[in-house]
Amino acid sequence: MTRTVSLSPVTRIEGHLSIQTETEPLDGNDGACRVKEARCEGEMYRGFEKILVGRDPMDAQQITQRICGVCPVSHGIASVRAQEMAYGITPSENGRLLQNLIFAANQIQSHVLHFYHLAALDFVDVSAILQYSGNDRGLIALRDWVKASIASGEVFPAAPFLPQWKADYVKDVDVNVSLLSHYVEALDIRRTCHEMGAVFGARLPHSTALVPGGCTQTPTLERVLAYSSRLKKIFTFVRDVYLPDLVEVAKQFPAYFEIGRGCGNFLSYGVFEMDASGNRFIKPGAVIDGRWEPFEVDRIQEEVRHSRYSSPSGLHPSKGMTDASPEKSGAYSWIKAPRYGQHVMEVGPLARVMVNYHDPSGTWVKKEVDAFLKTRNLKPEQMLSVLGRHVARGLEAMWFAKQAAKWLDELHVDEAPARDFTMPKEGTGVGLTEAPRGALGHWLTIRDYRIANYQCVVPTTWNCSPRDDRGQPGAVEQALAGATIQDPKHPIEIGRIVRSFDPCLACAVH
Ligand code: NFE
Ligand code: MG
Repeated sequence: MTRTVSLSPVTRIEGHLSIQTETEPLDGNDGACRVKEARCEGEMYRGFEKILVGRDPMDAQQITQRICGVCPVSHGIASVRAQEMAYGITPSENGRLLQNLIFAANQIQSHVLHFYHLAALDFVDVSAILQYSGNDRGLIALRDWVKASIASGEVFPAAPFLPQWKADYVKDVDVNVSLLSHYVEALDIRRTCHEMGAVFGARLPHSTALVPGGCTQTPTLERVLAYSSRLKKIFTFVRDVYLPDLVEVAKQFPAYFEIGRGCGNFLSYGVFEMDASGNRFIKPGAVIDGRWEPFEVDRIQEEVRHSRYSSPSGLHPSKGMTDASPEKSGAYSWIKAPRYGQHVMEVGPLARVMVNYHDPSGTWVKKEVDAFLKTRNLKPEQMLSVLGRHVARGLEAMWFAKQAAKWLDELHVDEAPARDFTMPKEGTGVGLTEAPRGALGHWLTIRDYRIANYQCVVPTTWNCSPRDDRGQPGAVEQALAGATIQDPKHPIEIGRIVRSFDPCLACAVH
């Protein structure tokens, strides 16, 4: 007998996601079950691609940043790249470095957000704070607030910490309390990331300084110092707090190096231009059935058989269409199903790591990952898991912070931050980059100085896609299949697997 187990809505993500699973009971284990198949349902339509049509192309980097408050710089960069191609320019040297510096700040902010404020409560026992007897003022305040909130009889006291599911959380009170104290510290680190990005980005979220050809903020010595002092604090936190916490959680939950494997195919567009020729710090590529391949943009298409759109299925995004059809029969999601040469692909930090790990030209990423795996006595294939995704994200945060210091050194102080350009009457462009959550593309067509078509294919569109035209489940749907759920009323395992992808439904349905 099958039983439906749902997690709906999925909390501690961005946007509106519902997970429905069909499960079968496990013999001799009361109540426990195994997921036979899963459905990822994106429950909202936003319409940014429609909003953009008819507008000035220069507005696109501002409008598309509003797709998301977590990863706005990614959309700004993708948009600026698409416009640069259409205008026939590349960023100036300073422009490229300033864009990278703003972008790095936003990437690190997002990774810290994900580990502490979105995913950690799947592992940490928040109720341990009630036993806190130390002198830390922040923790005393947190403990007293949780106590008072419970005593007040509110419907959801101490949200988002409580209520919590019954689950196999970390048992040690001191470990729980330490993780909770870092949860609070991480809020301050995220503010510092935003301040750091705003030094050159003018404001964050939603930078006003990103423009085709560079940035509007001249890198004065004062601004360089304002960035570097914040970067030191952030780097120290990532190295001395975030990575050790990640290792601690991994130590307590080793089974999650085997759980949530997923489709096993990985896609990266590459990110952070290192020079004018477009070489990237994290390289592009694909890994399909364990084999590395060079990335080819023409192999992307978006299928909509199970998505709530009446526009044709299988279009390349340069010709993409987004016609909403709420009542479409057989459709169960507002997310389209992007595919690469018809393959289901995982995108995100783990995908970037895997693509660069397998790149035959040899990258520094392999050395870094192997060194980490060796200290933990792990095999490379164990990266294809819930904890592997967390590890990839944490390692990236450190790499990005280290590399940002180098870009800062390369800046030409007081020199122009952008290149001039003239907008053509007609043009097309594509901007490919990597958002914190994975491969992000914007496709732009300009006619008569106006946007004639604008299509975004976004990381969570890849990861949380529904079944495609051939019935292949999406990456998260595949990662859930086969998972064991100990208590169907408290399906923490679903939460842990889904959140390891760091879904942003706001982005996915744009
Ligand atoms: Ni709204 Fe985003 C990232 C983009 S995810 S967070 O990272 O693009 O689909
Ligand atoms: Mg789209």
